[in-house]
Amino acid sequence: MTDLFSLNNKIALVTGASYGIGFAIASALAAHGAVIVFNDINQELVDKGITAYKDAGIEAYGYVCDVTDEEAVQSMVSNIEAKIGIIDILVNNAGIIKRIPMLEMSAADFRLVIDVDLNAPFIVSKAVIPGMIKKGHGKIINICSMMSELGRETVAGYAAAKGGLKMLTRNICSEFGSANIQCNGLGPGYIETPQTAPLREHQTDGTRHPFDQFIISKTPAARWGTTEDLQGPAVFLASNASDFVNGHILYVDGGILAYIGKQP
Ligand code: NAP
Ligand code: GCO
Repeated sequence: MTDLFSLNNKIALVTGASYGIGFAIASALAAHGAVIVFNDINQELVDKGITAYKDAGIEAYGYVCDVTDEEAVQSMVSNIEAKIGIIDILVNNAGIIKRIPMLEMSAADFRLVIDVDLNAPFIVSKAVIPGMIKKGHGKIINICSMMSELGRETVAGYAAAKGGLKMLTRNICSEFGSANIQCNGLGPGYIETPQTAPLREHQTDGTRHPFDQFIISKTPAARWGTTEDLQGPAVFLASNASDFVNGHILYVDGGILAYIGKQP
């Protein structure tokens, strides 16, 4: 049974993984034997990431690549395949969010969020899948969200992207399941990372941010998630333990999606 979770001799590409959720997931895959390759949007972040991985005892390969740039992604994947090997595991983690009321959001901002959070997972998956087919197996993990299922004010672009990412996950499952490629989503709840820091800032009077208190009240676990909460589920979806799990979105949310909320 323990071998089911082994990632020995597997090559994992985790996008946008200099820090945050991507870094935590990559660290967990490395702890189970995977060779870690990651990219980020500029050299400074990649250098920061390489140092952080080294401090964690992980010799990671870092690439500067904007995941929305199809030519750059194709070139990065070709370089990885030539220098390191064909990618066994892809984690489409890179993402942005813009919190703007819809009527104040420009079409350009909406398109930018869709580009990074939805078009890019398509672009990177399209670059990686041919190698997986050649190799006879592959694991793709798309980092979805509560907004793959729920909406809320100010996140129209993000919710549209993450809802689309849920269906892209199911479509990759449908199109490549026969090639022994499993494509699943990992749907974090509200996690303590730089991306959600604005929602958790303490107020000038020292009280918690209203949104912080809201999320605590909407989460049965009565806490924000940590990136470590995502590590076990990510290893499961990256390993042979999930070989018959396909097109599934595994929510790691402390129970948010199951809970209507406490009566006021
Ligand atoms: P984060 O702290 O903002 O990290 C995102 C990473 O992606 C950053 O390193 C970022 O680089 C990189 N990135 C952004 N655009 C990129 C591009 N075009 N090309 C390459 N890299 C790019 O976010 P996080 O909280 O770790 O979230 C990671 C993923 O989990 C995202 O997809 C997010 O939507 C999702 N998620 C987060 C939560 C949460 O509560 N935190 C919950 C559910 C899902 P920069 O630093 O330059 O922006
Ligand atoms: C927000 C948050 C969320 C989280 C995450 C929840 O503004 O509502 O940023 O979108 O990032 O996606 O799963």
